[in-house]
Amino acid sequence: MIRDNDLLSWTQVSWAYKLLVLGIMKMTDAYIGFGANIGDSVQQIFDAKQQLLIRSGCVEPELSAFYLSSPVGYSDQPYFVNAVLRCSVSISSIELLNLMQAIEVDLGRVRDANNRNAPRTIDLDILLYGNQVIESPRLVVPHPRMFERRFVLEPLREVLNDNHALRRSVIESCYALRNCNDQILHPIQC
Ligand code: A4P
Ligand code: MG
Repeated sequence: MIRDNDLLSWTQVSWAYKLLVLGIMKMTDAYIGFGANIGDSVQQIFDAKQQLLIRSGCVEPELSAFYLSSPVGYSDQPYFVNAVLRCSVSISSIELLNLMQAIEVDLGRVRDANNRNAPRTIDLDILLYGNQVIESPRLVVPHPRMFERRFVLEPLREVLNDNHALRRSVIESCYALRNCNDQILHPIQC
C-alpha cells in the first residue's frame, strides 16, 4: 500500500531527477563565424554548417545571410564569403572548438603557419559562447578581433539573441564600421 509520505518522497525524487537531467543537458547558444576565400566558398560554408549540425547535435540553428567582404589584414588575396550561425549546443566550448577544427581539416583547410590572415578554404571561429568570457591557451571568447570586423558583426547582428549581454555593443560597433572605406561588405544571394 502507498502512503502519503511515500508519494511525497517519490515526487521529490522525480523532481531531483528532472533537475539533474536538465543540468546535465544544459544548452548554450553558440555563435560560429564562417569565412572562406579559396574554391567554391559558398558551398564550403554550407558543407561546414551541415557537418556542424550533424556532428555537434545542436538544435535550433539559424544562419545569417552570406556576405562578400574585402580581405582584412593581408589585402593581397581574393574577397571572402562570410556568414554566422547561431545554434544551441550541449557540448562544452572546447569540445566545440575541437569539432570545428576537425571539420576545417576534413574540408581541406591547410594552415599557413607564417600568415594568420592567409587565404583559406574554410575558417570556423567561435565568436560567442552564451555570455561566457573564456581566456584559455587554446580558446578566447568573445573572439578577440570580432569588434574590429564588419564581416563578423553584420551577420552576427542578424542572428544575435535580443537579450544577449553584448547585443548593444555589437549594433553600435556595426554602425561605426559602416564608415570604414576599407571594410567593404555586400550581401549575396545563395
Ligand atoms: N583560438 C583562440 N580563440 C579562438 C576562437 N574564439 N575561435 C585559437 C576559434 N579559434 C580560436 O586559429 C588559430 C588558433 O586560434 C587556433 O588554434 C585556436 O586554438 P586558426 O583558425 O587555426 O587560424 P586562423 O584562422 O589563421 O586564425 P584566426 O584567429 O581565425 O584568424 P582571424 O583573425 O579570424 O583572421 N577578411 C575577411 N573579409 N573575412 C575573413 O573571414 N579572416 C581572416 C582570418 C583575416 N581576414 C579576413 C577573414
Ligand atoms: Mg580561425
